[in-house]
Formats: sequence, structure tokens, C-alpha cells
Amino acid sequence: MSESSVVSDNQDIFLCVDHVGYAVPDMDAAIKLHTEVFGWHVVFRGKNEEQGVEEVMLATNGHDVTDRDAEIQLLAPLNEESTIGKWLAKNGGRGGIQQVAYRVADVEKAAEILASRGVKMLYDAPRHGTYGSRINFCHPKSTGGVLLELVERPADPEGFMPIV
Ligand code: CMX
Repeated sequence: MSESSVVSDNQDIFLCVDHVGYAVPDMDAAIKLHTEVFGWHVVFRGKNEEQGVEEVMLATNGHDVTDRDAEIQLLAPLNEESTIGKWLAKNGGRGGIQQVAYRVADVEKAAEILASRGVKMLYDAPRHGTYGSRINFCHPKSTGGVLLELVERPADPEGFMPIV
């Protein structure tokens, strides 16, 4: 890229990759694979009824939920009509990468900037995510084919840790 084509008024929107989300047809089998084979550690297991998922967050040993390390998220459907249920059905019942999540400092501000640049945001206002975070999503049709989640973690995520 030539120097003249670099966007000079660009600004940071994202802090880092928050997590990568895998849709899984069998949560217990997925946990076994990710812990016993891949060596990740389960740091959170819970349900998000609004999103229709059971979710498990995985991290390295000694992971501090307030730090900037990326995590892995396992997503199993609570029912066939949920987003993950439909995703798995469309994928022949096989699991796979369903989303990539970017951490942001202010989800409303990030969504506003992205929308002003033509990105289709899924929600008019943030909804509830893992650890009491505030989330929104960019539709894959306006991101080059990847479902992007925006995650604003709460000031005290430790207060939202109904761990396993
Ligand atoms: N990644 C990439 N592309 C995807 C996708 C995904 N996860 N899900 C759907 N698509 C594509 C489909 O393949 C389809 O493309 P084609 O038209 O080329 O076949 C297109 O998007 C369909 O879009 P749609 O008709 O608007 O809607 P869908 O019913 O397929 O749902 C979406 C797509 C993004 C609206 C839905 O997945 C959604 O609402 N996601 C946000 C919520 C969510 O993912 N919740 C579960 C996780 C909860 C959590 O992380 O906490």
C-alpha cells in the first residue's frame, strides 16, 4: 500500500480480539476436546437465554478475566430455533467457527462509528453478553462474511463469574 493510500484520519475502534466463538453440537464432547487435547481451561459456564445458548469460556491457566488475553467460546444451542441451532443445521450438524468477537471500550460508540461507515449492526441497542458484558453484532454481509461481535466488558467482570 502506498503512503498516499493510507487513511490518515483512521482511529482505533477495537481494543483486541476478545474471543473466537465455535458453534458445537455437543458441549461435553467439545469441552473434553478443548481441555484434554488442546489444554485450555474452563473459566466460565453458563446460559444466555436471550441468545438461546449454553456457553463455555476457555482460557489459559492463571488467566485473569480483566486482562487482555483472547478467549475461546463454545456455543451450544438451547433449542433448534436458536441462532446456533439454525447455524448447526445449516452446517450439516457439524461445529465450526460461528463468530469472531472484538473487544471495545464503548459498544455504543463503536457501533455508531461502524454504522456511519456502512456496516449493518444487528441491534439498535446493546444486549447482554458473557460476564455481564454489553454486546452488539455486525452482520456478516457487511464484514466480508464473518459474524463480528462487539464486546464491552464491565468494569468488574469478576462480579459476573458463576463458574462451573
Ligand atoms: N457467519 C458468517 N455468515 C453467516 C453466519 C455466521 N455466523 N450466520 C449466517 N451467515 C450468513 C448465511 O450464510 C447467509 O448467507 P447467504 O445468504 O449467502 O447464504 C446470510 O448470513 C443469512 O443472513 P440472514 O438471512 O440475515 O440471517 P440468518 O438467519 O442466517 O442469521 C444472523 C444471521 C447474523 C442475523 C444471526 O446469526 C444472528 O442474529 N447473530 C447474532 C446473534 C448470535 O450469533 N447469537 C449466538 C451467540 C451469542 C453470543 O455470542 O453470546
